[in-house]
Amino acid sequence: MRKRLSVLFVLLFVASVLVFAQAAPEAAAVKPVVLKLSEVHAEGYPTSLADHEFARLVEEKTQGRVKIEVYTGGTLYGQETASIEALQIGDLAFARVSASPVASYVPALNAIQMPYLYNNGAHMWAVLNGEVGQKMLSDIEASKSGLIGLCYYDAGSRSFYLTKPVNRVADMKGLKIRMQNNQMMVRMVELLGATGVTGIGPNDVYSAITQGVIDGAENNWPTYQNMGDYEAAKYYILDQHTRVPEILLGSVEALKKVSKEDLAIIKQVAKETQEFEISEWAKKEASSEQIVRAAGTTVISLSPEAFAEFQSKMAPLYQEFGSAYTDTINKIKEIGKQFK
Ligand code: BDP
Repeated sequence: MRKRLSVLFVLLFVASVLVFAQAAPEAAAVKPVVLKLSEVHAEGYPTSLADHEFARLVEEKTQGRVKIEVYTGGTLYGQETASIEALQIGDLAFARVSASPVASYVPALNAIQMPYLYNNGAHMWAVLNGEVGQKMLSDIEASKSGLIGLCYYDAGSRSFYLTKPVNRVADMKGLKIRMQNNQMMVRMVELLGATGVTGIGPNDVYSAITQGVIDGAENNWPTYQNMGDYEAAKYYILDQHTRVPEILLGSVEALKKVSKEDLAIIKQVAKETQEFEISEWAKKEASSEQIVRAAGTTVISLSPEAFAEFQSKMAPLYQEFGSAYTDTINKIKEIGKQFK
């Protein structure tokens, strides 16, 4: 009898603990959901600063329910394609990446990064923050890629940097150029007579150049400077072939861990960090250009004829990669009329 009673007490005790735990929302709220964000750039780079700002605001606005740990310098994933795949399976919650590798998973994204598409940065921002860009961002989630497009950040324009001078398309012949993991970008250099080399993470470009694996790469002033690549490839060919925005991506799978309300806060907060990144970007772009020029880099501005030649070589690429998105591309060109 006594034994039975004590078993009963134990059961009652366990039951009350269970009931109490379920009925105590404060206790659940104390333990935050901890999520990781992967970034290839070093601390202090404009996108890294924006990642931290995003993390700070998410923690503040969810009142500590969601905490984001930012891993910079490619320490978590050195290749952006690896981080995108980790997002798809839910091993990672966020990645700040370039739109270029994302197009391998959501091909429509190529439409906003075709070569020589924008007249200037203002044109690109009018597109990205307008109907075309915002639809493209929400299409990332709708595409069932397992990815959520949270916001765009600035990455200026990309130009070639090489160990040899290039003044005309003919000078590109035979050069091995590191490209991002995107078939359209590889095709772009093929059409210029060069060979695109993929699979090299941005943090490994410098050593690939010094070891002679490649003759150079292409990027904006800040990456060229910040990664130290300007010390290995001393010619910067200012052709500004693409404007590829950065994207902050979320993982559909990993974000199942947060409530609907907190997911809405995350989406809202990401958009709010865009302006912050753009202003950090403007400062960094100017200072990087200054550092690179002061170091004695030869900056080559193409003659109008040479520039027109580079541009005209892209006609097949628009056929091969753009024909499925003619409407979008035409809309982008139409918007460009206001930004001559
Ligand atoms: C930089 C982007 C970074 C890319 C890198 C690249 O900020 O996200 O990974 O280019 O070329 O401009 O891979």
